[in-house]
Amino acid sequence: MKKIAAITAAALCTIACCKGTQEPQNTTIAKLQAATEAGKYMYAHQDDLCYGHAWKYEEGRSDVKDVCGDYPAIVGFDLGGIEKCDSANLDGVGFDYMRKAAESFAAQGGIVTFSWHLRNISTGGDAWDTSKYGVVGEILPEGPLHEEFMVWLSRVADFLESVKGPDGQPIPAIFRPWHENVANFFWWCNAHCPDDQFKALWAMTYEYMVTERGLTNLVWAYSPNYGITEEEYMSTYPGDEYVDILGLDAYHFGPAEGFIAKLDQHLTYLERLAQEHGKLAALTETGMEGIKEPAWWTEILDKAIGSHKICYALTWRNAWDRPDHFYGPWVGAECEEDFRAFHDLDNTLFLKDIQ
Ligand code: BMA
Repeated sequence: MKKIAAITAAALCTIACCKGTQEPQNTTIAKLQAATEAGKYMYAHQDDLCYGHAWKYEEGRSDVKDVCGDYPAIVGFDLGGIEKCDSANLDGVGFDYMRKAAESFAAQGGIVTFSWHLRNISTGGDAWDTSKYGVVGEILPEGPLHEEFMVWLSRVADFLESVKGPDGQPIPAIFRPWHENVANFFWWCNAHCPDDQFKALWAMTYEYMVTERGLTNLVWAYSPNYGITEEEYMSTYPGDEYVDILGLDAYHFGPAEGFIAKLDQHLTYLERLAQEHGKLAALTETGMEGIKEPAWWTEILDKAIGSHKICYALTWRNAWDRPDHFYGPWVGAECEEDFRAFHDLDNTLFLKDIQ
């Protein structure tokens, strides 16, 4: 085990003082900060507790645990569908199952994170429906769909409020809305709305959740996609008062050397920006679909992260119903052995290391 010690309140202040050091979110920020200070990063996996490669809904099961004997330190869930009161999210994970999985994981000392692939309220399409320019403007306070959208947002708040710890309070969670926005594939991307409208959307989301609904348990992650310059990264930055984590979503396509070099370039500015703004930095999504490199974990991902100070790296989901759509390890995968070596590295943290 490679335990990290919880960081002192004084050190935490440099990260969290903008929000006041007493808020419940700070227990999570403290763990993430402690990892950063120790030069280590947490391993995170999307949907890890709900399903895996060729299985679904087996309580306590996790592809990661099957392979290395420990759970990830962080697990991700997606709220897409909650806005319309669906009983399951866009990938078929029931919200009741999700709530129980998140509560049980947090009770064991793990950290949870939520993203939101929500539908397009203006067209009725999905998150990827970019057929109409300016939908963000339509849901801002002056827009025609504002009231309708606030009902959608209230359903997210209701869910996050309902995920509780043993003390009856909502558990701390990393909330990562409006992700991969410096691109063109989601309706909220900068190709489909002016930058100031994106910033207003973020501020509106934050004000509603935190000020109006009192959800002070949330740790806010801003996470543009990669393939962008520092200037582009900051062009839609909502502002220090609304963000705790400077994230980056970066997938591996093409030759390994290219990915390693490109990630190094992005993490260099991300790490510096995080220091300058008093924030944490994280690789909020990464992975290689179908992990075609047997030593991807130790020779590519860990090499690409190098000595950059990030607090976690999250690989995307292992779909139970699409055999080639996986980004994490599973028993029988070619990268299985290498994942165990990745788990054993000094600088990677799993659940047992942060409990
Ligand atoms: C994408 C894919 C989709 C999925 C979406 C939301 O990257 O994994 O199959 O629906 O994420 O989880």
